Amino acid sequence: MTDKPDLVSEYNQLAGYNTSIVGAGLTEFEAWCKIRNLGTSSANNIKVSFYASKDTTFTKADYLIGFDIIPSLSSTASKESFWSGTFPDNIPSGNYYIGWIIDADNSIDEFNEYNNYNFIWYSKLLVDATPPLNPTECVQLNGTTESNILQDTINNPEFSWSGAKDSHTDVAGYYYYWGEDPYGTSTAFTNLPSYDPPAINNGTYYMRVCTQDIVGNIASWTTLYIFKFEIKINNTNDEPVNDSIDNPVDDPVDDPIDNPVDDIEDETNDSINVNLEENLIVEFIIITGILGLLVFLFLKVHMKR
Ligand SMILES: [Ca+2]
Ligand SMILES: [Ca+2]
Ligand SMILES: [Ca+2]
Ligand SMILES: [Ca+2]
Repeated sequence: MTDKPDLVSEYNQLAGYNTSIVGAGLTEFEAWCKIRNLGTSSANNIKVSFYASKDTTFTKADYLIGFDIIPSLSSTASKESFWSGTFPDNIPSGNYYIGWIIDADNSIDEFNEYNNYNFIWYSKLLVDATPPLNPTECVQLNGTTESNILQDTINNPEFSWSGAKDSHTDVAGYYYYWGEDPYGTSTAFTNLPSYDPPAINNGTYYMRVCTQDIVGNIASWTTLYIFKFEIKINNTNDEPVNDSIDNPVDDPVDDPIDNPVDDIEDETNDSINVNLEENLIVEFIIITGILGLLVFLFLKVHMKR
C-alpha cells in the first residue's frame, strides 16, 4: 500500500474564536483549531480555511473568513492552525457557526478525503453588518423654538433626541456636529442622546449626528435640527428702558457690536435725570439769593429811618 497522509481535525474543544459578536469589515477576529496527520507520510503546505456557515455543513460555498498555511506536518504529528485579521465585510448579518476545512482545494492526496472539516457546535458567532438607524425626533429644551424657524429670544439651545435603533446589536452612541455648515461632520462622539452647545451669535446652526452601533457600523450623517437665531434690529420706536431689561446684549458696556441708536437714547435718558437734579439746585440758589437781597433792602430802608 502506498504511503499517504490523512489530515483530520483534532477535537473541536481545541478550537475556538476570540469573540461572540463581530462587525463585518470592522472587528479584529481570531480563529484557531488543531489538526493532525493520521497518515503514513508527511504533508506539506497544508491550507486550513476558516468559514462561517448558517448550517452545520461546511463547504467551499460557505463564507470564507481566511486561511492559514501549515508548512509541514509529519506522520502522526499535530499542529495548531491560527488565523487573525479583520472579519470580512462581505459576510451578511446573522448567526453563524465557525468551522474549518483542511485542504479545501484538494491539492493533497489523502487516505480519507471526507474527514477534513469540523466546526464549533456549542456556540455561534453574531455578525452585525447592518448600520443603525438615526434618531427620528429631536427637541430643543430651552424655551420654545422650532427647527428651521427664525427667532430672536433663545440663543443658548440644548438638544435631546430619540428614536435611534440598531439591527443585530445596539446603538453605542453618536458622532455629532454643531455649527454653521449644513453638511458639517465631526469626530466628536457622545454616548448620550443629547447635546448642550454653548450660547451662539446671530446665525443658522445645524445639529447633526451619525449613529454608531457597538461593533462600529455607522449610519450616514443627518441633520436633526436647524437652529435660527437673529437679534431683532431695534428701530427708534423701541423704548430704551424695556430694551435694556429684555436683552442684556443691548447694554452699551457689554455689547461688542454696540447699537448706536440705543446708546444715544439711553444716554439722553440718563442726562435728563441729571439735568433735573441740577435745575433744582440752581432754582434753590436763585430763590435763596432773591430772598437774601429782599431782606438786605428791607433792613437798609429801616436803618436809614
Ligand atoms: Ca483527510
Ligand atoms: Ca454550510
Ligand atoms: Ca485532500
Ligand atoms: Ca447593527
